[in-house]
Amino acid sequence: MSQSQEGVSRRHFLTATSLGGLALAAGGVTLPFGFSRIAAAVGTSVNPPEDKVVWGACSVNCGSRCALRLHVRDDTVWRVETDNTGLDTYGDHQVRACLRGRSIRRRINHPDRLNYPMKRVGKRGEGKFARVSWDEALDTITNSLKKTIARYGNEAVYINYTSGVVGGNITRSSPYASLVARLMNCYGGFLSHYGTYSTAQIAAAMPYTYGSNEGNSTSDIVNSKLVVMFGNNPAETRMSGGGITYHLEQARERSRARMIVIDPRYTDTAAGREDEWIPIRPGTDAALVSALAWVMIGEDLVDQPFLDRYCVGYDEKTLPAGAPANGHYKAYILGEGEDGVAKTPAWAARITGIPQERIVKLAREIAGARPAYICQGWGPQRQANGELTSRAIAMLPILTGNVGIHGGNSGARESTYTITIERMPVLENPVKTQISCFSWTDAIARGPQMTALADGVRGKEKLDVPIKFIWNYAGNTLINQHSDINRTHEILQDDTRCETIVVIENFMTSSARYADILLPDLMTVEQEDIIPNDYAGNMGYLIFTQPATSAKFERRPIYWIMSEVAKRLGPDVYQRFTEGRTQAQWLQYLYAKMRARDPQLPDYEALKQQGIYKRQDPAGHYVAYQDFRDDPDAHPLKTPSGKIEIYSAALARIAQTWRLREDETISPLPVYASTFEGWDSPARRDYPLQLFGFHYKARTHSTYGNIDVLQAACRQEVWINPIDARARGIENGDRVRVFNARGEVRLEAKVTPRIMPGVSAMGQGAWHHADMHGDRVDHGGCVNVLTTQRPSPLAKGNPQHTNLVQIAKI
Ligand SMILES: Nc1nc2c(c(=O)[nH]1)N[C@H]1C(S)=C(S)[C@@H](COP(=O)(O)OP(=O)(O)OC[C@H]3O[C@@H](n4cnc5c(=O)[nH]c(N)nc54)[C@H](O)[C@@H]3O)O[C@H]1N2
Ligand SMILES: Nc1nc2c(c(=O)[nH]1)N[C@H]1C(S)=C(S)[C@@H](COP(=O)(O)OP(=O)(O)OC[C@H]3O[C@@H](n4cnc5c(=O)[nH]c(N)nc54)[C@H](O)[C@@H]3O)O[C@H]1N2
Ligand code: SF4
Ligand SMILES: [Mo]
Repeated sequence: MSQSQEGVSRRHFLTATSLGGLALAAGGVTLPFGFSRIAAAVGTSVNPPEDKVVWGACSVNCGSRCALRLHVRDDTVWRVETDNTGLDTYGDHQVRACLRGRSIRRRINHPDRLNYPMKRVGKRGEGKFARVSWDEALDTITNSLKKTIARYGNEAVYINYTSGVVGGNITRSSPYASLVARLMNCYGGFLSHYGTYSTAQIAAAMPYTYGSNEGNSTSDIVNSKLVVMFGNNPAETRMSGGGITYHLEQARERSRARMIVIDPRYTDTAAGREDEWIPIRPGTDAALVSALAWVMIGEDLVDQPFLDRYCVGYDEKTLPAGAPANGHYKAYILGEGEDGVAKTPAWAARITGIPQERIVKLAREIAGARPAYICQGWGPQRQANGELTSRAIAMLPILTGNVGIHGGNSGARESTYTITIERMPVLENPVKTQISCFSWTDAIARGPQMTALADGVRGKEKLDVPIKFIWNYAGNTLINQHSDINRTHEILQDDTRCETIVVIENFMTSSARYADILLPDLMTVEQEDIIPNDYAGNMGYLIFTQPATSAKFERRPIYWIMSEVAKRLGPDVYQRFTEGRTQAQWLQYLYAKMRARDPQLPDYEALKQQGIYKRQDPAGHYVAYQDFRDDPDAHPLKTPSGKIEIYSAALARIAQTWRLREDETISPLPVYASTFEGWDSPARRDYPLQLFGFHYKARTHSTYGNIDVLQAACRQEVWINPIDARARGIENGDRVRVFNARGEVRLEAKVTPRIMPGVSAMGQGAWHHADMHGDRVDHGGCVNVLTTQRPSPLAKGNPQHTNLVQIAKI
C-alpha cells in the first residue's frame, strides 16, 4: 500500500492554492500529473476525505498490463487513477491505463456482481440458480470430482482455456498456470490442452521455420527504415501507455521509418500515422507474399548470400535430401514446382484484391529499405489457413536478409522484455494426454473417436474418455468466446454428456449461465499479488497490488476456494496444495526467490510502497535470432537442421501421415492455399461476405463488456463497405441481420470505406444475448454465433476470422 507516498502528495495539494503551486509541488513534471492532483483536491473539498489510495493493476488479457491507483472511501473504490511515477520520459515512461482500466471501478462496484455461491436449479444454460452455502457448493464440487475420477479417470477432467486474470501470479487464470491446475496436479492430473485461442496457428507453424516464434522488440524500430504491418493493430490491441502502441509511436518518431499497413480494415494503428494502407482480402496474405517473392526473384532483389548460408530449401542448392525435385521455394514461386503456376502479380491480384502495380512497387520498396521491420499481428493467423500464412509472411524478411539484425524482424509479432518473475508453481501433470485448446467441445461430443492423426490428440493414439467435468475459472470461452455458440449450447445443455461444470466468476456471463456450481470470486484488485508486464517493448515492470477493499458479501479469493476443495479431497492433497503457506506467505516466498535470482529488485516492503518497479532492457532492444545471425554454427536454431527451414521435412512427413480433408493443406513450403469458407469458397453463393471479429477497444474480449460508458464510447457495429451496403439498401446506423447457416446476429451497421468491399467485421467479445430456448437470435452482437468449430489443419486451432455471412437490413 502506498499510503505514506500518497500522504505526502496530499499535503502538497492541501497547501497549494494555485495551478502554479501545484505544478511546483508535483516537481513541475507532466501536465496530466498536475491535473489529476487538482481533480483530487477538488474532490476532497466537497467529499469526506478518502481513507487511502491503493496500488492495483488491470490484469485482463489485452496483452498490456497497467498500474492503477485506486482511491478508497468507506471501503469502496470511488475514483481510479493510473501510474504517476518517474519522470515520464520515454524509457522511464508511465504505464498509464486505457479507458477500460480507468473504468474498473464500474466493474468492481457493478450491481450485477456475483455475491454468493449458487447451484443450478433449471435446465443447464437456462440461467436459473439458487443460493447455497460455501460448504454445500464445495462439498458438491468435491463429490462430483471424486465420482468423475472414480468412474472415468482423471482424463475426463478438463480445465478450460480462460484468460480473465492472465496477468495475475497467485490469481492467474491461464490454464497452464492456474491454481486450478495445481489442485488437479495434486489429485492425479487432468486432460490438458496445447495452443491458445490467441496464437494457435502461428505458434504451431513458426517453429517449423525458425525453431521458435520470436520477433524483435518494437522499440528496435528506432533502427528501422520501414515498418510493414500485416494484420497488426497495436493501437487497439496493445493500448497501455507502457504498451506496444506507445513504443511504436516513440520509436518511429525517432527513426522516421515509413509504415505500410496491410489489413482488410483501415485500423486505428493506421489512422493517419501510416504512409500507406493496403487493403487485402482476409486469408490471402500468402498469395501477396508469393507475388512479392516473384518480383524480388525476377529483379534480383533477394539476399542470395543470406539464403545460402542461413536457410534450407530456398533453391536446389539447399534443398534437403528426400525432398522431391523442384520441391524448393524458388521453383514454387516461378511455377516450376508441383502446381506449375507462376506466382505473378497478376495471379496474386486476383486472389488478394491488390492491384498488380502496387504489388510490384511494394516488392521494390521492401527489398530497397534495409533494415525493415516486417511483422504480423495474430489476425492473419486466426484464419483457416493461418499456419501457412504466418510462415509465408516470415518469407519477406528471410528473402531480404532482415532476420537477426537491429531494426529488422523475423516476420513474427514483437517480443518483449520481462523482469524476473517466479510463477506460482503448478506442479507436474501426471496425465500426458492433450487436446488442442479449441477442440474441447468435440472432446465432449465424441471424445473416444478423436485420434492423434485426425484430431491432433497428443500423448496417445486416441482419447479414451470424453470430457465429463469442466473447471472454468475466469473465462468466457464456454460460450461467448468459443466458436459456434448454438452448437456449443447443444453440447453443453445435455448434462448426461459433460456431467459437471464449475464456473468461478465475477459476473453472470453467458458462460456462467452453463454452470452447475457458480462461485463468486474476488477480483485481482481485491487481493495481494505481484504482476509482471506483458508486452511492453524494452521497458519491463512489476506491479505490487494490494486489496483495495475488504471482501464484500461472500466473495472469496481463488486461493481460498482451491484450498478448501483440496481440504475436502484429503489432508495429503491439502498439504501438497498449500505447502502450509497462506496466500501472503506464498507471495513472500516467491518474491524472495525472485530477489535471489535478481538482486537488483527492490526489497518486498519497498516494492509494496512504490507499487510499480520499472527497468529498461539492459541489452537495449531484443533482436530475435541475433546469436544465430552472428554465428550460425555456434548458435544453431532449434529446427532439425539448425537453420531457417523454408522447406520443412518435418511438415512434409506430417502432410503425408495426418488425415486431412480435401480442402485442408499442410505443406513443407509456406505456400498459399485456399481453404474452407474462404473468399473463393462455393459457399459464397449463399453467404457472399467474408466476416471476422477483430479485437476491439471497447472491451478486452468480453471483459469490460458490461460497462455502460465504454459501450457508449465504442459502439458494437458491423463494418460494411458502402458498395456492399448500397447493394443491400443499408445505410449507416441501420439495424441489420448478419447470418449464415450457424445462426443470426442483429446489430447496427457501420457503413464505411475503412473496410474493403466484400468483407465485413465486428468487434469480437460482445456479450451474447439470445433466448436459447426460443429463436436463438443474438441481439448482443456476438460474432461467435457465426463462427465455425471446424479446426485449422495443422494446429487444430480456432479459425475464428474465417467466416462467410450474408447481411440484410431488418
Ligand atoms: N482492446 C483489446 N485489446 C486486445 C484484446 C481485446 O479483446 N481488446 N485481446 C488481446 C488478445 S488475448 C489477443 S490474442 C490480441 C489479438 O491480437 P490480434 O490477433 O493481432 O488482433 P485482431 O484484431 O484479431 O487482428 C489484428 C488485425 O488483423 C486484421 N486481419 C484479420 N484477418 C486478416 C488477414 O487475413 N490478413 C491481414 N493482413 N489482416 C487481417 C484485422 O483487421 C485486425 O486489424 O489482442 C489483445 N489485445
Ligand atoms: N470470434 C472470435 N472469438 C474469439 C477471438 C476472436 O478473435 N474472434 N479471440 C479469442 C482469443 S485470442 C481469446 S484470448 C479468447 C479470450 O476469451 P476469455 O479468456 O474467455 O476472455 P474474456 O471474454 O475476457 O473472459 C474472461 C472472463 O473472466 C472474468 N474475470 C475477469 N476478472 C476476473 C477475476 O478476477 N476473477 C474471476 N473469477 N473472473 C474474472 C470476466 O468476467 C470474463 O467473463 O477469446 C477468443 N475468442
Ligand atoms: S485493458 Fe489493457 S491497456 Fe487497458 S488498462 Fe487494462 S491492462 Fe491496460
Ligand atoms: Mo488472445
